[in-house]
Amino acid sequence: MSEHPLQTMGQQSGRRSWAEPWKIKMVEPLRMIDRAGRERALAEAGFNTFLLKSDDVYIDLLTDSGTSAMSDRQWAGMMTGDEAYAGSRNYYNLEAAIRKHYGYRYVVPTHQGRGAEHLISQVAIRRGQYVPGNMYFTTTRLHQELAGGIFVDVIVDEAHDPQSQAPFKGNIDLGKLEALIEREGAANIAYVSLAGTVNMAGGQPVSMANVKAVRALTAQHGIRLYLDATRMVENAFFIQQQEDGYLDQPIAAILREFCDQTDGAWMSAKKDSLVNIGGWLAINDAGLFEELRNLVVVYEGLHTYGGLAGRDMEAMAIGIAESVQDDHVRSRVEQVRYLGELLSEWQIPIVRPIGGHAIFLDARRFYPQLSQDQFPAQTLAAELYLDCGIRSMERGIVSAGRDPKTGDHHRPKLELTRLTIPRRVYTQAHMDVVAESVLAAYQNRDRTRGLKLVYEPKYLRFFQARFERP
Ligand code: P61
Repeated sequence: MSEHPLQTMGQQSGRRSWAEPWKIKMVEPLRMIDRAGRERALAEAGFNTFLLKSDDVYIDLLTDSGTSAMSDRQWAGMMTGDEAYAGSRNYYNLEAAIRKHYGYRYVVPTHQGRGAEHLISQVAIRRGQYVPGNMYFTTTRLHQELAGGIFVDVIVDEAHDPQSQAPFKGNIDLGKLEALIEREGAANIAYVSLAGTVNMAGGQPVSMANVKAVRALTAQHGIRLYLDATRMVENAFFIQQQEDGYLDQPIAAILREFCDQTDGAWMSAKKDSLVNIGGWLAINDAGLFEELRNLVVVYEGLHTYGGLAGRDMEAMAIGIAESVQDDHVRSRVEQVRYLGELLSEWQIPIVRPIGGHAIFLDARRFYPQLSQDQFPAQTLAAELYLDCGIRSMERGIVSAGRDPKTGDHHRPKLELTRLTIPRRVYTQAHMDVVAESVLAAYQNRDRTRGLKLVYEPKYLRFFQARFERP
C-alpha cells in the first residue's frame, strides 16, 4: 500500500497496474445530447435501446459485437482484399488462421454468427431431436427450433444464480446431460451445443475439466459436441487464470486444447476476432462439410466467401492472430473487471464473478419493487440512457421471448441489464463515467417505475419491441 492518498488503479488493489498493449492512432468524436434530447430520443425509440439512433448515444455499451477497433495491420490487410468471386486468396488466409488457432480441418465462412448457426442447425438436427446446451442464446436457440430441435438447458444450477461465486458457472451439469440421454436415448439427441463463455449467464467460463468430461460422456454415447466459439478466447483466459495447471500456458495453447475436445464450432467473429463483420463454421467431418458446402451457397454465398468480401476475410484472419495474444486478452478482460469491481465496491448488485465481455447489472435486486412483468432490466437500460446517454441492453424476460408451444413468456431467473464493453474502444476514463452513471441510477432506484409492453414482433422480440411508461 502506497503512503500517497491518490492511488493508481493497480495500487488500489495492491499490485502493479496493467495497460493496453496499443496506442491510439485515429479517434472518433463522441457527443452527448442534453437531457431533454435524451427524453425525446428514448420515447421515440419506444424505451428500447436497440431502437435508438447511435448519434443520440454517448457511450455505447449495447454490445461487443462488431464494435471493436481494428488494428493498423487489419486495416492494411483490408487493402489486400482479393475480390474474386471464387477462390479468393483471403479465404485461404482465413482457413489457415482457423486451422492454426482453432484446429478444425474444414472451414465455411458466413456473413456472421447466425449464418453459421442456421447452417449447422439445418444439417445436424432432425425434427423432434433434443439439443442440450449450456444456457440458451437467443439466435442459437431460435435456429435450433426453426430446424425442429428442442433446446434443453443443461448448465449448472449456479449459472442461474447471480450471487453464486462459482468460478466456472458456464459448465455443463453432467448429471442433467446424462439424465436427458437416458430419458430420450442418444439417437434423439442431435448434438450437444456448448458455448464458451456463456453470454446470457454473464460471460461465465467453462472449465477445461468440464469440456473433457462432456467429451468423454458424449463419445461414450456417439453424440457430437459442437462449440459456439464466439468468446472462446476470453474463456481461455479464465482457464489460464483460474484452473489448476494452466497459469504458465499461453492463451493460444489453451484455446487449441479446448477446441480439440469438440467436433466442430461456429463463430461470430464480430466478438473475439476483432472485426466489424464476419463468422464461420468449421468441422472435422468430411461428409458433414460436403453438406454444409452445398447449403452455404444457397443462403450465404459460395463456400470461399460465404457472404463476405475478400477484405473482410483478411481482416478476420489477422484479427484471429491478434486476438490470442496474452497481453491483449488480459487488458480486455481486466478492463471489464475494473468496471465491475468499482460497482461491487459501491454495493451495486451485479452478476458475480465478473465475466469476460460485460458487466451484468442484476435488475431484480436493483428494483425489488418491480415485478418481472414490469420489465426491470428494460427499465434500467432506459434509466441509464436518460442519466447520461449510456446505451446498455436488456437481458431478461424480453430477451427470453416466448415458449413456442404454449406462447407464454419464458421467465428467466436472470433479469439483467448488460453493459457490454467493446474491444480496444473505450478508456478507463469512460469506465469511470459509466460507473458514476450506474451509481446515479441506483441512488434514484426507489423513484423508478416500470414499463408496459405495447408492441411485440414474432421473432427475437427484444430487437424491435416497444414500451411505454404506464
Ligand atoms: C451480442 F441482443 N451476440 O452478444 P451474430 N453466439 C453468441 C453470441 O453472443 C452471438 C451469436 C452467437 C450478440 C449480438 C446479438 O439477442 C441478440 O454474429 C454467444 O450476432 O449473428 C451474438 O452472432 C450470434 C445481440 C445477437 C442480441 C442476438 O450482442
